[in-house]
This record gives sequence, C-alpha cells and structure tokens, in this order.
Amino acid sequence: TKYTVGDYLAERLVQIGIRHHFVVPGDYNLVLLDKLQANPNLTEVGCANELNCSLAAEGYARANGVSACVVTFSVGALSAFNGTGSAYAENLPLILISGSPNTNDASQFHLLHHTLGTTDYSYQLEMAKKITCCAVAIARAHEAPRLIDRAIRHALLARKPCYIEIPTNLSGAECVRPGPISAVTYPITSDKAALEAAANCAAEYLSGKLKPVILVGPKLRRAGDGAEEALLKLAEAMGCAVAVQPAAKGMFPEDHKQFVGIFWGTVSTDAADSIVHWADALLCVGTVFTDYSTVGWTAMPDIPLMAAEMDHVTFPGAHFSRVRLGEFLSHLATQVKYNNSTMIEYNHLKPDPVLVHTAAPGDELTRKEISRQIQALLGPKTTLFVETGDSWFNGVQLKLPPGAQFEIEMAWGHIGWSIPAAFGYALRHPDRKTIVMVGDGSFQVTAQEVSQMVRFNLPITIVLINNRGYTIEVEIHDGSYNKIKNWNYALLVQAFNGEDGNAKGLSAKTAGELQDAIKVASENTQGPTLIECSIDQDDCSRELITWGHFVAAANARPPRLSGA
Ligand code: TPP
Repeated sequence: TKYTVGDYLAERLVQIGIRHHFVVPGDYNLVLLDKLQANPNLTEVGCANELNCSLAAEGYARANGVSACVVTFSVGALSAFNGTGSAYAENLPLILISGSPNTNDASQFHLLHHTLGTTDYSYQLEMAKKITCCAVAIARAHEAPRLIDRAIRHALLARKPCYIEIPTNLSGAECVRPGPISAVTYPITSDKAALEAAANCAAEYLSGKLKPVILVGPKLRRAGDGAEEALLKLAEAMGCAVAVQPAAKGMFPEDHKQFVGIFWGTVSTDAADSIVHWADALLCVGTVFTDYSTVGWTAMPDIPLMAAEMDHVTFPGAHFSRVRLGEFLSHLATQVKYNNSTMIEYNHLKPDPVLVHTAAPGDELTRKEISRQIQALLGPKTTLFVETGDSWFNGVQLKLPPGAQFEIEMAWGHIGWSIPAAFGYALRHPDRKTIVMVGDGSFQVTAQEVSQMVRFNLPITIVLINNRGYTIEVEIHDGSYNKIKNWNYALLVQAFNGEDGNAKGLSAKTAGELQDAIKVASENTQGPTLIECSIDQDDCSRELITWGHFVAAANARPPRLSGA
C-alpha cells in the first residue's frame, strides 16, 4: 500500500515518544485522522472541544515531554491556539496540527466554509507564527518530510509548541519514508569552551560572595538534560539554602535539609523570603519573574542575579551562549566551595511548624480542613494539579513527600486548565494518583472534559472548592462580575456517565463528609470522583488576600508619560 504524508507524520510522532494524540474531527482533517489511527502505536483521544483538546495535550506534554493536538481549520485551530499559548508560556513542546483547505482553492479564489469569507487562507499560519517557535504549512506532498521534521525538531529543542498545517487533499498523498529519527531528536550539546568558561567564571563569582542562595524556577524541569539531578548535586556541593519559585514546586525535594520553602515574596512558605532577601548572591536556575511570581514586583530581588538557563548562562559582567543547563550545573558542582552560611542563618529564621488543628466530623468544612485532608492523601505516587485561584495558594502551602509531583500553570493562568490538563496527564501516567484542586469558577470553563475521564475510566479525584464565585478576583478588584451561577456539581458529573460510566459525584459540607467522600474516591478505581466542598464565601487564604493587594497595586500604576 501507498505510504502517505499522514503515515509520515504518524511515524514521526511515535518515534519521538507520543502514544496518544488528542483530536477533534472536522472535514479538513478526517483523512489525516484516519492515517494517524492506522498507526498501531498511536491511540486517538477525542476531546469535547478544541480548547479542551489543546489543554489536554498541554497536560500530556507535562507527563510525556511532548504531545500532539489535531484540529480542523479555523473553527478548531483558533480555539486550540489558547492551549498552544499555554504550552508556549509554560515551555512545553506541543505539536499543533491543523487540517486546511484543498490546495486548489486558494488559486481559484474560492470562498470556503469555516473561514473568514475572504480568499486569503494564509491567516491561520500567520497567527500560528506568533504563538509557536516554528510554523509550517505543507503546500506540496514532497515538502512534507522536510517541513514536518523541521517543525518537530524546533519544538523539541526550544521546548516550545510548533504548528503543522496539512491541506485536506495532501494527508493521503504519496510520500517517501522517514530517515533516522536521530536527525530530528539529536540534542545540542554545550560548546566546550563556553561551558568551561561559564563554570569557571561562576565558581569564581560565588567564591567572592559570603551568602549565596540558589533559587529554582520552573524552566529547570523543562530543560530536561539531567538538569534536576545536576542541581541537587550542585546544591549539596555548595551547602547553601535552596528556595523554589511557586511554579517550580517539587523540582527540588521538599524533604531535603537545604530546602527553605517556596519563595513568593511576602506570601512565601517557611519564610523563604527572609533568606532570599538576605543573600548577597542569587544563583537563579530556570527562574521566571512575573508580576504574579514577584507579588506585583514587591519581591523582585534587588541584587544582581546569576541566571542559568536551558541553553545559556548570564551573570553580572558576563554572558555565555550554548551552555546546556544540566552540563553547566554538573560542571559547576565540581568547582564550587562549600559555604553553608545561608543554611546556618536560615535555621535561626525558620518558623516553628504550625500545629494543624483537626476538625471534628460534624464541624462545618473550611479551607484549612480541606488542605489538611488533601495533605494526608499525598504520597510518592500522587500528582497534584492546582488551578488558578485560591487553589494556587492552598496547594503551594502543602508539603510534598518524596516522589509527589505538583503541576501549576502559573505563567498562562487560564482558568479551566486543570480539568483537561489533568486528563491528558493521567492518560500518560495511569500509575500515578492524580488529584485536582479547582475552584467553582474555573471548573465551569472546561467541565465537559470530565466526560473524557469517564470515557477512559481514569480514577482522577477532583476536589472542587465551591466558594460561590471568583474569589481571587474579588481580592484583586471586586464587582458584580465576580459572582457566578451555582451548579449542582455532584449531579452534573453523574450525568456524564450516560449509560456506562463510573464517575461519582459527592458533596461535602462538613469535615466528616469530606473524609467519607475521600474514602469513596479512593475506592473508585474505574472513573473520576468529584467532591464538591462547600465553604464560606469569605473563607480564603491570608496569602491570596495579601498577594491580591500587591498585584492590584501593580495593575493600577498610573501611565508614565515621557517628555511631559
Ligand atoms: N479567563 C480566563 C480564561 N482565565 C483567567 N485567569 C481569567 C479569565 C481571570 N480569572 C482569574 S481567576 C478567576 C478569573 C475569572 C476566577 C477563579 O475563580 P475560581 O475558580 O472559583 O477560584 P477562586 O478564586 O474562587 O478560588
């Protein structure tokens, strides 16, 4: 049988480690979907809509390192751009694949369905260029191998999404077979001279400082390349305090004696800010400083920073390109002097552990009690997803035992991300226990994707915290728009069962009811369990309120007029 463009793409996806592809069908991609389906190593995963499809692929990329999302032209792709934006901001190689019009239509100036009603069909490619690291449109079948390989290679190297557009009449067109996959996946190694120079320079810089601290950011894990293990070695060689940004929670073990908490300015955990602000040298590894992660810029460190990134190192007075993070950290680990001054100081500053009060079974449910019960669920095989909202703050404060994983979408911050993303993640990691903490407002955005968890019998536990509205927004800037329609969430989830599902929906108003519901969830191994936790509207974390005030102040800075 004839080998086609669609077969080529399928084979490349398999070769880079993709086992599931997320799709919504449409007439511009149907032949392509048939071709992908025909590959025995790919499982097709249908989603309820393209926003959810792209976010499911975003979550799959977190678990698998790379993912694919296949949609139809415009009506599909424009919705999938949102999850693609997330993958860009969160440094995940998501391959967005869109069907497109028949190659004869543009030159014949035909008007087509699902388009803007003009005869220019290049707009989708032009839009995709802005939100991917490489966007290609295949115009002739013989170009497919080159363009597909190029887009995938760029995405893998940059840890960013790419875009591949395939006309509806080319997916089934004849194509040559692919060459060795190593040509697409071969890594870029460090420039030896630059690596040596960067490590020497960094070791010298650090040796001239008295109070070095390491700050870990979310791009550490995304860099791959053994960077996480290398950082652990470096930290132990330095003996200094290691603080972690909220979006990097879990990237440095929280039970390690040098872990000093989550650095998030005034809403830090374990007083991490006290030691970060005391430091005279800050080695920033894959850090991301935004208005959110710096609490409205109030926590932006004011000393010169050494920044080690995926492919370069920059510090006061020097810059080194083409230095791989893993190699740099390992190299530096052999050259640094041991200096535990910041650990000695931190051990004085460290707050005493707070005794968590256990509620009586009949007590009304509170945010603190929900956190206490979720804490007890965390083990070496748990992955906790925390959604935008107070779940960020409640989740960040939990202690991760060894092996527990934490997922947060703090850069893009799309409410509704957690449901499809957890679905995509759990498909790839059926061996882990996936738990989602999500607010009522966020849940309403992507609720349909619970039905895919039902379809694939995934035992995800969804802890839905119902505080009747957009509380995080109330704290930043309140108005009537922050109130939402209440739903019967427990019933809704059961409706997704249709005639054959195993989802359970429960609601808890007391501590005892939550305990019982958690037991039901742990026994439901054949489908998702949603637990609606009703709490008082005013029951939100001190950290959310404090953070909200500073972010609101940053948002409200008056325009600075130049030349006035
Ligand atoms: N639209 C999208 C797609 N993403 C957003 N982040 C927002 C709007 C703005 N936004 C941020 S948080 C939020 C909104 C609307 C409300 C979240 O409410 P909820 O999930 O109930 O969590 P809570 O704050 O109550 O804990």
